[in-house]
Amino acid sequence: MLLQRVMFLPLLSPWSRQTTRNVIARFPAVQLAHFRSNSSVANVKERTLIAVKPDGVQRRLVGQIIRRFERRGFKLVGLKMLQVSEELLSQHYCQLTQKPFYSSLVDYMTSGPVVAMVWEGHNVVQSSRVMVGPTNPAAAPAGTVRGDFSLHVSRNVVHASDSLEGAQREIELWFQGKDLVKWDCWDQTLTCEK
Ligand code: DAT
Ligand code: MG
Repeated sequence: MLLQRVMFLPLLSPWSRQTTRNVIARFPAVQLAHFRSNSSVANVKERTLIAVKPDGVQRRLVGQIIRRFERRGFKLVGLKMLQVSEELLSQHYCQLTQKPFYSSLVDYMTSGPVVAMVWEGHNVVQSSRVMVGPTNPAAAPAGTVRGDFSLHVSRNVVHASDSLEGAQREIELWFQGKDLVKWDCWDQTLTCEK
């Protein structure tokens, strides 16, 4: 009934700013809040960097990987496809530059585009490491991204930050603040207490 009245309002009177205000007033505030972007979310929750590596992009796994994070209940707040530079990689993998596999890691990571994402939610750093699985796919259980989609450590499909500090550092490296979107997800209170 309320919805009917709201829908027919524009037919009864010329649309005006006042009419808009009337319509908004008739909607329960909670419904509107669900669709508002850039609103003041009380506390920005934990965030992590997930990146689909060139093998994952080439194998068209981007959608399936995004789906797993959405299905779990995490919120996507940043997304971009890019050709990664050696400079970015040397900062991203600063702890690995002396490893014997580093140059082949750089060749692999620069062999094609990467899809980088920032996901937000309760305990997202640790939970996403579990979802992604161990570094070496040979040790990754079925049900994890690496366990389901990869065989060898040199082609393990996806990156996930391994700590809160690492996540913050990597997000700042890969994204500018303006590219991350604060938004309210309507089912937030169904997947988490706060
Ligand atoms: P993770 O990606 O699980 O955080 P990491 O940070 O130790 O693992 O290593 C980064 C990447 O480097 C990893 O995803 C794949 C590659 N890598 C690690 N160990 C390797 C090895 N022994 N041989 C070849 N590549 C390796
Ligand atoms: Mg790592």
